Amino acid sequence: MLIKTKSDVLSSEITDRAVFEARREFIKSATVLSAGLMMPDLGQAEPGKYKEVPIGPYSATLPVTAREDVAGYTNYYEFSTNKQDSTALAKGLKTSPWNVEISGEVEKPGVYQLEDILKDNPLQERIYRFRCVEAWSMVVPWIGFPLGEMLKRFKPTSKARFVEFTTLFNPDVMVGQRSSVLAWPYVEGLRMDEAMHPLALMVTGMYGDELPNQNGAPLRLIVPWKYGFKSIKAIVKIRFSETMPETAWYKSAPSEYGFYANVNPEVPHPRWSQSRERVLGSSIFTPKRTTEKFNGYGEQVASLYSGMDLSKYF
Ligand SMILES: Nc1nc2c(c(=O)[nH]1)N[C@H]1C(S)=C(S)[C@@H](COP(=O)(O)O)O[C@H]1N2
Ligand SMILES: [Mo]
Repeated sequence: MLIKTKSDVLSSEITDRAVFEARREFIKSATVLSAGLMMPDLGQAEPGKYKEVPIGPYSATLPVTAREDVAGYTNYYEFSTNKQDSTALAKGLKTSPWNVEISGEVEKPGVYQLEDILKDNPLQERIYRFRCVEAWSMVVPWIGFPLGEMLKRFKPTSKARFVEFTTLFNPDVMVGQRSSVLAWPYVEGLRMDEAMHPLALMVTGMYGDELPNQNGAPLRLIVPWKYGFKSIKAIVKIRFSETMPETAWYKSAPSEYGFYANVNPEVPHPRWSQSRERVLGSSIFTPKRTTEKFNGYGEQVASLYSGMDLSKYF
């Protein structure tokens, strides 16, 4: 597959506030510091745990959203429906040790320690655009590895057509689970070919450091061509199945949140347009950005959906 950098697409959205060269070498470079260039505040203690992680494919020099915006405005209904509150509420979540149960149509089912999973899957940094169904977007340097590389190791059988992910259920800590705002536990899923696509990532960190709890530590999914709700946090179960998983959002509002959830400006949410997005961290005077189909990753992923009516399979 031809991998093109996205810098040409993205040059139009570069703002003087958030422009920053993502390569670690550049960040560390004394010349840059002495040139007095403005750097966004990464808001983290040095040295970050994942500072030396190599840059993976698909990443490019992009205007990255400030870390404090990504970490301070999260969607995590297990803690709160308020996007500012989960930062404090999620602090109590214990993310180590962490086990992931693998089950269903797979030759190597079992309960695996996250530590062992990570050992087999070398981490990379990939800077991806992320867009919520509620119409804000951001560009984040995620630290992780292709989901497919991990899934292959468990040897899914030929019957595995879908993969289902489940979030931890622990209402003692996840206080939002005491209310029935969603069908708990949170469940998401992908078709196997989507899951095997190299853009689908298992994520353990961001901005050169561990994932903050509110952003889904210790293990979350990132599917950059889909709306944010597919990117499930705090994963404790992965199940391979013949049938399409019933996802949490689909269960709560089937007419609003389909299984595919591909970013698509042509298909409005029943209650609002999906054609424009607010760039997280931009001022209220900054015009909204025109949303791109598949969030700008069409060249890589459109072929997964050839022949499908995307207004029906939204
Ligand atoms: N377990 C779980 N995963 C979740 C959610 C959630 O409420 N619970 N919210 C989803 C939604 S709607 C979005 S937009 C993204 C937000 O990711 P962020 O908070 O890291 O920006 O997480 C997704 N993953
Ligand atoms: Mo979302």
